[in-house]
Amino acid sequence: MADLIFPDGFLWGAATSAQQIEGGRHAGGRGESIWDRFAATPGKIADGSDTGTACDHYHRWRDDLRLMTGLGLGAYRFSIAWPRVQPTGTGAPNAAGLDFYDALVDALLVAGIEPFPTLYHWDLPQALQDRGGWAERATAEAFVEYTATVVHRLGDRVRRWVTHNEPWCIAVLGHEEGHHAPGHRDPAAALRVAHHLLLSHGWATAAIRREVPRAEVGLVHNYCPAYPASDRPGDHDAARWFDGFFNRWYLDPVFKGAYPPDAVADRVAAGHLPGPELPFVRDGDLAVIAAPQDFLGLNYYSRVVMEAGPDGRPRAVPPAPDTPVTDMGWEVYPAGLREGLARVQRDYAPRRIIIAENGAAYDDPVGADGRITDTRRLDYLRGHLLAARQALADGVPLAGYFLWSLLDNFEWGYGYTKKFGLFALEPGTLRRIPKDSAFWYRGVIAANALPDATAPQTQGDTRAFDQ
Ligand code: IFM
Repeated sequence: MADLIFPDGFLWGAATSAQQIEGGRHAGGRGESIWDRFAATPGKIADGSDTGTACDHYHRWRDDLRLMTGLGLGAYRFSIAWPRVQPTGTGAPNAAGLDFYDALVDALLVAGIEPFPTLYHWDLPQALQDRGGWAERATAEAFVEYTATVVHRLGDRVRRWVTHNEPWCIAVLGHEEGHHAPGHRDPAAALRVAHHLLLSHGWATAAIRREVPRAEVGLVHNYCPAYPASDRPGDHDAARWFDGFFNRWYLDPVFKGAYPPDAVADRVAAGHLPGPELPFVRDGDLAVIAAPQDFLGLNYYSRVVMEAGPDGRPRAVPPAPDTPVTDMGWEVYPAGLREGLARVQRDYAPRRIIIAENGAAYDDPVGADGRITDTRRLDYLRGHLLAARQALADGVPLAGYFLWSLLDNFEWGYGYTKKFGLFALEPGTLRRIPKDSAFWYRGVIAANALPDATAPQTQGDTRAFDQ
């Protein structure tokens, strides 16, 4: 039983991001973001949707706060929309935008829930993109101004700050593969983007500490462990290749002050860099990026299995047909969380680690009894929380867990077709409907422990989330 109990003070949370839930596209003077523009471009979003209304959290946030209270959350991870705060990315702040987050932070604190904001979760003001976006160093400078503005307003009440969420997605999905805004396919630019994100993280860390010396700052990386498909040296090298560009490209600069030489060599070989010198790195940048962090946020969803293809090039092996996968096609692999946490701790020794996102997309209907029986999500969560608990027993300084996500929401290029929420949204009314996993997670938080897997699954107090 002891192995199912979490340490006292373990932080239980849920996570969302502004573009995915807020809606209120034009409300309160909000400016255009790159995702507004991208979603309005035909063919970019699977279901043709946009985020004009999304979950309407901008107007219903008080209702959503009641859901969080019902869950018993210790913390809520949300993101601040840069285009609400500075509609064109620079200059005087937009009072209504700051007021929105100010009220949210106050209300969270009154409810006893720690506000845990992320400054950048992908919604760059379009005006900055029009001037080159993250491929330009000036955007990193603008991010520091934006950060200082937000922290000046909220820093008296917010203790912990995340700078960026998942820089790999921004750089690679947005600028190399074109699946995310701004939809570019330019691998060389993606490397500049990654560097400017990391640089702005370092600068912002200093800016936050200047404004609030007691503040704690961290970066959130989407950690994906790579496993070789076999013992063949080529497969091992394929796993090294993936790990180098997906994980170490971000973690090495932050914790070791250097880009990983083998991954740099891979980029040179691919023709994405002219040589081992990175032309966009200026003197002093890496020292800025390596500023000590108070915590590292890791998002974990799945692993990748890599092999050397027939041409010798690395490629991912799709999960075997009998392997459980979520609706994203991602293998359910909780062992990767335990092993990943141990590896990150061994190689980087962050002061503390927070699982900043973990969760699963499954689409389950509302039953005749009004229940959403999302057993697969529940199994997924249970497996991953068990892995987290084991990592704690292994000695990993794991301080908290944020479940992705509070609500079914806009899953980027997939639109609203992938459902990660503890709460579904009734089509048309957007009424929040708790899934069984919401009741289950509520029980986990209340007990600070995982229930015995053999215990029958009940909803407990069905009025917990009445609105
Ligand atoms: O929805 C995303 C989130 O915005 C970033 N991390 C992964 C989630 C699921 O894909």
